[in-house]
Parts: sequence; C-alpha cells; structure tokens
Amino acid sequence: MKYTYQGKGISGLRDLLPNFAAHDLKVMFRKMLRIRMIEEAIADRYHEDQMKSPIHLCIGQEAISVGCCELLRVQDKVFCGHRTHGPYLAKGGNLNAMLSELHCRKNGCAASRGGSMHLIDKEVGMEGSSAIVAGILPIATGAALATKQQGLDEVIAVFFGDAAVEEGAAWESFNFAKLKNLPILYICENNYYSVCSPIAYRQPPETSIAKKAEAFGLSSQSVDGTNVLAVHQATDEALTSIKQGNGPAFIEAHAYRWRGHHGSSEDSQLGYRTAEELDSWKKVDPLHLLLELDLLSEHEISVIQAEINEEIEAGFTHALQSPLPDETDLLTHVYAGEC
Ligand SMILES: Cc1ncc(C[n+]2csc(CCOP(=O)(O)OP(=O)(O)O)c2C)c(N)n1
Repeated sequence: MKYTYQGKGISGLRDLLPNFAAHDLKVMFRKMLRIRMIEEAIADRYHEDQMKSPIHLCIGQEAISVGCCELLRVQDKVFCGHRTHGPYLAKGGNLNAMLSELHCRKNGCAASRGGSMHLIDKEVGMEGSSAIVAGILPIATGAALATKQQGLDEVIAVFFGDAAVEEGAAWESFNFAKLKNLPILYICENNYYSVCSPIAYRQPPETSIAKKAEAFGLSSQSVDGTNVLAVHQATDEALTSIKQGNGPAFIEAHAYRWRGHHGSSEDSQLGYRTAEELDSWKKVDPLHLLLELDLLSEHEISVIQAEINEEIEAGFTHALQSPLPDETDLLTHVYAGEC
C-alpha cells in the first residue's frame, strides 16, 4: 500500500519562513534534534537490556511535538498516548527523570511505576499518558472540564495516533468537549499505521480525520507534520481560537514513524510497509528540511550536537547509578493522591 506524501517539502517551509524569527527557528531545530538524538541513543542501547520498558520511538514525527509544545505555556497541560517521548521532552521534560523511568529506577518521573508509555511529570505539565489506545482522550477531556469549572487560565493539549479515532472514546470526548466548550487541543499524529495495519485497511479512503472532527463542531485543521513551521502556525491558530472561548480545536498532523511500531529497530522486513515508502518519507526529514534553510553553520550544528551528547551521556549515567525500587516501595504510589 503506497501513500502519497501530502506536504510540500522545503517549499512548504519557505512559504512560512517570513512569519518566524531566526532565533525561534534555531530553538525549534535544537529541540527536534534533541528528541532525535535522545531516541537514537535509547535505540542504540536498548539491546543492553538495562531499560526495563517497552519503547515507542517518534523519530520522524518530532516536528509535531515541537511545533505544538513551543506555543504551550508553563501552566498549559499535556496528555499523551503511548508514544510519549516527543511530547514530554518538547514540553520541557527532564531527561534524567525520563531515562530513570525507562530504567525502572526509583527516581524516574513516574517513580518506576510507568515506564516509557506512562510518563507523568506534573512539574512540567506532563499530566499523564496511557497505553490504552484512545484511553487518554476522556482523561484529558475531563481535565479540560476541571480547568473550565475552576476558571483557570490553562489549555489542555492531548497527543494521540490515527488509530485512536477508531475508538468510541475519542468521539465521545470530542462531542463532550464541544458540548461544554472546553479549552482543549486534540493533536492526532497521523503516521498512517496502527502497529502493522495501514490506515487504508482501517478507515475509508475518501474520509479525512480532520473533517470528521470538524463535523463534531471542533475547529479543525489538517497539516504537514514534517513541517515544524506549519505545525506551529496551526497550533497558534488553534490556541487563539481556544483562548477566545470558542471551545475545542483539532489538528491532524501527517508524518511517518521511521522505526518499528515498538522497540528500537527499523522493520520494513516484516512486509507491512516497503523500504521505498520509508525512504520517500526520509526525504522529508523534519530536521533536514529546516537545515536546508541555512539557519546554522556547520560549526553551530556541531556545538549543539556536542551539548546534547553530553546531556545524553550524563542522563544514562544518572539513570544507571540511580536506585532500583525495593520491596518497601511496593505499597507506595498505589492509591491516587499519594504521589
Ligand atoms: C484499546 C486498545 N486496543 C489495542 C491496543 C494495542 N495497540 C497498542 S498500540 C496500537 C496502535 C496504535 O496506533 P496509533 O494510535 O495510530 O498510534 P501510533 O502507534 O501509530 O503512534 C495498538 C492497536 C491497545 N493498546 N489498546
């Protein structure tokens, strides 16, 4: 099954370039590179079996987390499905706390109880993530209801995949959010696959996820998820609308995961997608597209890479030296409100 790439590649970025300051572009590049390098380091070390957690990498989809979270304020809150690393890190997540969590250490951001699919870190507004497909949507919607009832100046953002909109919980959430005019942004990361099942086997080809959300009354956009500027602009519009009191907004961002559904490797050999399809998406690498704009010199890029490498090395050392949970921890964090 072949998919046509919907974005405009480098010309898409050039079209939007006048709307962005050079400094902001560099910040977004650095954040995407950080996520990419952290995930590559996780993948490289995964076979050592020190990380006691299943992993779902977002390499190829970094522009969605960064373009969106760049506009979220400290008090805005993020929820997420199982592919958590991008949204957590883009929201300002602590790498040490994340790597400790992946290594099942006591000082992990979920106190070793969650692993990669259940990152939570209230200090940075990462309010929770769930491995149940679409399970996080009603939870995030409930949080948006609480935000509204308490009159807080906060927006809720929730990231999920294209398979989530095949669950009733998603549509119940959209309906309820519109009914109650809630301050929530739904971000569907459409990477065209649910594990090994292509979207054409799961959803009628003539329908669009963004249009279906629009039919529920949500202010809805479909955007090139490899173009960080397009994601940023769509998020800006969505947040403006939410803050004006217009209720929930929806973004469908099209991108592609380069690695397998879970684990560290590429998986074209499984036969559910072709190497050619993967290669065609690698041509629209969100990081390289930004580099084609000549924002940074080679020296600047190598300085950034060295800084990120140092942070990664320190993060793994920190995680490996951190204590494992022991028997006395068994009954801690068992009941809500305890942590
Ligand atoms: C309710 C439920 N059904 C099935 C699964 C098994 N499962 C785990 S991830 C996944 C695919 C999710 O695809 P998508 O939502 O598009 O996100 P992606 O993995 O592509 O980021 C499935 C079916 C699950 N975790 N929960």
